[in-house]
Amino acid sequence: MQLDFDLRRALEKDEFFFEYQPIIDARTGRISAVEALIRWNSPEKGRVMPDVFIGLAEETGLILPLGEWVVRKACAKLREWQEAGLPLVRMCINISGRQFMQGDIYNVVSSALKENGIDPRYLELELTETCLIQNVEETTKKLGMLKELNVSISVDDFGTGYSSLQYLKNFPIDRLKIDRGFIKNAPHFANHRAIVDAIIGIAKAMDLKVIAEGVETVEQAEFLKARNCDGLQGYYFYRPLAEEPLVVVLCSQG
Ligand code: G
Ligand code: G
Ligand code: MN
Ligand code: NA
Repeated sequence: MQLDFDLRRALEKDEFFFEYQPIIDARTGRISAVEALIRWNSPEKGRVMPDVFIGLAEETGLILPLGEWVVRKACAKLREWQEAGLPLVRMCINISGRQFMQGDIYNVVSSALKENGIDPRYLELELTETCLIQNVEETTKKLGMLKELNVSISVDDFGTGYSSLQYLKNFPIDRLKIDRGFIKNAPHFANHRAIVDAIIGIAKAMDLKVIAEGVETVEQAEFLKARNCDGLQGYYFYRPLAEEPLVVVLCSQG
């Protein structure tokens, strides 16, 4: 298949790169983390977004080397920024289901941290709810090993899977990211407002931090702050940024 071939070649030719979307600490208004989002700079197609190729990469297995590239690149960037004297914040990376279940995620992460001399607390792995519940036993084992490295773990797109609270209690996770579908309607629709309230309540009761994604309006931001949501992410604050503007923003907050 042509796209699969092109993606493999793109990996060899180092045509992938990240944009970075800040996550705001709701209490202080400062950037507390950035989420690295992959893009492909294709010579023929221009900038290609991940929804075009991540699904295919999962199907073909290319997600294993590509996902490894993501982990290594994120750690290399952290080191680069640290050496440049930038004020560091956590870097969140997205880990796909197949990468987590089939890949040697523990060794990939631990060697990338070691090679770059990164304090593991600066790295956060975002795993989707659906991925985590595929095989609870295996997930518990893998998360336990990753936690021993001291990296952070968050559950991405929370609320869209069918998770039981039981697994949440047993998994060593740090944060829930409320899916943006709920945030979109939260200020205006009572049922979505109730879901957001409930998720924040669950997170607090379990001593987890909670992040809202897809915050696009001041009403949403105010609603979430009033509910004591810990972190806010979305176009209202920042769109995903190229590295240069991100560095400017990080430096300007000192
Ligand atoms: O970047 P964008 O906002 O278009 O992201 C679209 C989707 O692609 C999101 O679901 C996001 O989690 C996913 N995505 C972005 N970057 C990565 C990555 O590096 N690895 C994986 N597995 N998914 C990613
Ligand atoms: O699944 P994940 O949460 O990793 O998805 C990240 C995706 O969400 C990226 O494609 C990013 O561009 C997109 N995104 C980030 N903030 C917003 C927002 O405020 N509104 C919308 N519609 N999409 C957003
Ligand atoms: Mn994400
Ligand atoms: Na998400």
